[in-house]
Amino acid sequence: METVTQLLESIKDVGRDAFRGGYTRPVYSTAELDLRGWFVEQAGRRGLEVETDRNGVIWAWWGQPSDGALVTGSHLDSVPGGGAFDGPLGVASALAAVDLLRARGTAPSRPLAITVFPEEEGSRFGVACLGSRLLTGAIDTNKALNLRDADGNTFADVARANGLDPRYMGPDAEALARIGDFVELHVEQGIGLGTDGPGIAVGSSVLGHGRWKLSIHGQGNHAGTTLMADRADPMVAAAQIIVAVRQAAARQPDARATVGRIVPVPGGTNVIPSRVDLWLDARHPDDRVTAHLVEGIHGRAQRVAAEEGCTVTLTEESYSNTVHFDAGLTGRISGLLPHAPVLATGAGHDAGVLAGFVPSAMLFVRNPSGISHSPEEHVADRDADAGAAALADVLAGLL
Ligand code: HGY
Ligand code: MN
Ligand code: MN
Repeated sequence: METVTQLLESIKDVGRDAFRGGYTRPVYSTAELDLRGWFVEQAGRRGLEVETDRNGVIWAWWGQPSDGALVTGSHLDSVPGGGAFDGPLGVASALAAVDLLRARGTAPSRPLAITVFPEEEGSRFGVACLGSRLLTGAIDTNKALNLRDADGNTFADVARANGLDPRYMGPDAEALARIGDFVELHVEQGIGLGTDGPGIAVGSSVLGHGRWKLSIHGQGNHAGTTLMADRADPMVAAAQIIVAVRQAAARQPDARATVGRIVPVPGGTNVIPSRVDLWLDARHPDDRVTAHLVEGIHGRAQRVAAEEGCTVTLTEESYSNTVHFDAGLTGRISGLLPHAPVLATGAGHDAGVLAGFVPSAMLFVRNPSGISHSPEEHVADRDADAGAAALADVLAGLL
């Protein structure tokens, strides 16, 4: 019986990013496909019946696939330069929990499935939790299929190249009916669990969060022949907008706003860009506050752009409302884990999308620094083992 640490050890070299550090495992990249292969092999070793549904979600079944099953799982794709645990910890812990349940002689009263959702991070096609949104119908199918990656590939083409048929992708009521309860274990992406005391928490809510693309249009020109007074430089406008984003969020209690990605076009050292694209990630417990915050940022961006002789467009790419997990399911889980505190999370998850359709809940495993979306993300072996044991206790109590 392998521990979670041993399971993660077996994929520790998949998708390593020498430039950024950590892991870069975009959906349907070689790295993520290798991880999918690893999962299918691990599931097969446990005699789980594996199938991939028409949206690319992998299901590994203990028992006959049927409605109302108990489902646990997470994702294997990562952010650029991500840590080893965000996603894979939930998948590895589910495999280890099946081993523990079998070692305890648990006889499930209903089928149990482990799921792997594609594109949870939205790092390749821009929309977070794309797989669970497609399955539930939380995204317009055509919008999803026409999403493009940085190389211009549509999601439809990439899905087709990986064995899916875009004509059949989209809301899957049959698959959704199979989920009686969904529980996702995930590395904690904050310091809510501190460095000692219980290493496992039960999730209460997911912070509402969205992504917007701002495109700032100026006049591309030569860096040497264009006098400063004659410029309409979108990079200068972008710099001021990024500072304005931080100022706006700092003024709003509980708000978070980030610009982590900026792309100058064409992007030459001796070239004044003609356009600069930047992406805003904004979050707040109250969705109205988020909307107001973004509206304020947009207004400020327009004024700044105009002062620089530029224009700016803002496009919403993805939005998830604040979600509170199912009180009944969360209450049952807290009863099964009486020492586990209840924690909100500022990170989005597939469980947050599913919560709008089926009873969903989360477990968090201590990450001592709280750092995530970074190579520094970490879970100690004993906490990883405690997480698998807690998941096994929860699954046993819900089966
Ligand atoms: O962005 C998030 O909160 C999650 O990690 N996808
Ligand atoms: Mn993440
Ligand atoms: Mn995650």
